[in-house]
Amino acid sequence: MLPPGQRAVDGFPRFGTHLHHPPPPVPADPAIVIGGAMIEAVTVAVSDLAKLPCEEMPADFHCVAGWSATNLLWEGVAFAVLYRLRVEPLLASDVSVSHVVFEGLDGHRSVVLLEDALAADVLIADRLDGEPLNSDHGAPVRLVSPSQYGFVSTKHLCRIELHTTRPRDPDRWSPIVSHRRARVWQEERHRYVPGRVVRPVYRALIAPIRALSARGSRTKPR
Ligand SMILES: Nc1nc2c(c(=O)[nH]1)N[C@H]1C(S)=C(S)[C@@H](COP(=O)(O)O)O[C@H]1N2
Ligand SMILES: [Mo]
Repeated sequence: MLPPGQRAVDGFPRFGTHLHHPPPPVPADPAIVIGGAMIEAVTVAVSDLAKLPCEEMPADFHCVAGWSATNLLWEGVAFAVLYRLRVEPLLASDVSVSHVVFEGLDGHRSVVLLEDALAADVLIADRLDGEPLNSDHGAPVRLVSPSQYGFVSTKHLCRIELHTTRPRDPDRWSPIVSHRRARVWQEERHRYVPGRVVRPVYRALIAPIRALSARGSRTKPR
């Protein structure tokens, strides 16, 4: 069963907000910098992530525009595991983290409540369907939060920022600004416009966006 207002598509299109921009090149020694409300920033090499306990997670992936890619298999480290092992020990005792910002090499940012980021199904994934993550889908590593709309799942993850209050919104107001929780089963697409209202608009846009974003996108055999 799919969340309300979602429709299954074939395969897994490359479907970010980047449209026709090519994916950012992967640095020679990729790393994730973890910083913000901490004593001192730490750098976790992507190659070190694999030394933490990994897990497999079958999941569907839901874009806010209404398409869903089904039956994906992600592999990676639970964000909660990284947080407990590598972040919490560094926090001063009087610091209470409320939000986490995930930033990609292309500048994409997602703001997530700590509570949502620590959910059991939130992974920092380095593999998809048994293969290393390709550049279309977020090489070298990406966030995957399948219970939230796709924009939360920052690809090409290079920075994790901890905050003790909600980070400021972008300056320009938009009626379709992202919902703060973005939970798919609650249809929390946008902050001010109800999900059902935007469904038909998005439905009309899926084909053109898919065509624009298509660079190298593979069709998943099923
Ligand atoms: N770095 C980065 N991550 C991103 C995006 C992006 O443009 N850049 N787009 C988001 C959106 S809107 C969606 S729906 C998903 C799409 O994931 P896919 O390209 O693997 O299909 O990535 C999300 N993560
Ligand atoms: Mo999206």
